[in-house]
Amino acid sequence: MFLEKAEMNNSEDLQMTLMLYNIKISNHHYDYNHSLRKLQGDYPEKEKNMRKKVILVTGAAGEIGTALIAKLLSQKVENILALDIRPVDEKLGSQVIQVVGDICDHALLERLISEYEIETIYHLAALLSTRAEFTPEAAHRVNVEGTLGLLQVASEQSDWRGVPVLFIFPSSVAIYGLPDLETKAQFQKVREWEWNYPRTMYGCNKLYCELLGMYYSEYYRQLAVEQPVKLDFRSVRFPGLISAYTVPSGGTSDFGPEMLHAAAKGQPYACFVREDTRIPFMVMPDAVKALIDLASAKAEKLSRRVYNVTSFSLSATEFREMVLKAFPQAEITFKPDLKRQGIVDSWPEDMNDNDARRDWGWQPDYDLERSFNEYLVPNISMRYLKR
Ligand code: AKB
Repeated sequence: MFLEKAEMNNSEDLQMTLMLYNIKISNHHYDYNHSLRKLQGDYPEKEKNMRKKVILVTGAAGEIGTALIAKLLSQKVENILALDIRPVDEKLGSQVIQVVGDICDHALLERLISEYEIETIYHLAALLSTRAEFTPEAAHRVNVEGTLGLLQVASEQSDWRGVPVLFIFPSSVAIYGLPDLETKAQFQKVREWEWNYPRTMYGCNKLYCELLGMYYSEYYRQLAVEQPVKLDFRSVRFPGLISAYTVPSGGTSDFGPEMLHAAAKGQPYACFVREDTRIPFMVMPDAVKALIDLASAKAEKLSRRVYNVTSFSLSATEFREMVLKAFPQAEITFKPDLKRQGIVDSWPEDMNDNDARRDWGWQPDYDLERSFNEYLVPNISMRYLKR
């Protein structure tokens, strides 16, 4: 697919190269592609490096995308190709190569790979759990078909370069599904392979994409005569994420960050889950750290492709108490939405992230106290004070 389009996009360049190397062009696509594949090995360095090397970030304007790009830029990482259907934060826009477009647009992806050599993909674009329930088919299109298209691109690129493309994928606590509250109380810290029975379209999408990622890394074209160089898929299952700078939208763990941001703005907040609802959380700097650390880990250290990562577990009441400590005037009440409650009740109280700790040294920088006292409260207060 990629080569057929590459032929259309760059046909003059390719024809010229083929002539230079005295390769006979067949009218049949397969032969032509095959000639091209063979040719790659013979490319002089200059020709090989014609395309600019980039790190592709999809969902670049979203909560995680914005924080990840800011962190990569602070580490002097250059050549970030930022893709989103919306423009990225204006402070970051001038420092990245920005593409506004849909990850499901195959022609766009093909144009990008004709221009850029993608070495790493942080594939963050997704519709979150609540939003996905309102438009399940649209969620499937973005969350699954969008991911499949990128896995195909990354596979072609891996084989083309002879070096695996690193494919980093945020998965979620939403891939777990506990049948009732008794079971939730019994299995408090789930391991990666337990209770993989999601109750939401989003959870199903994430779990299936994890499997697709493993398939493309291990078994893609397993029956072909010549085995391709395959991509390197790695994934972290995040708990609910909380940022001091952005308010999430469309998620079901959003009651935590919404409560906090409303309090900082001096607005009343009615929490959409019961007081006793407990799920795991993590602040955004740790989420970004997890993605970057997993990307940097040596492949031989990794015993799995999908890891739980987490920081602290809080009930909605405890969350409210933490918020009240910082904003004593806050008006926080509970008005459970029974349907969204059902989703959160199926998520575990906590996740066991021992494998991530053992294999690649995962450790959150922010525990509960530090998250509120050193990251969330000071930065959120500053943010709304400035307005
Ligand atoms: C959501 O609520 O959908 C997300 C998630 C838990 O992945 N924040």
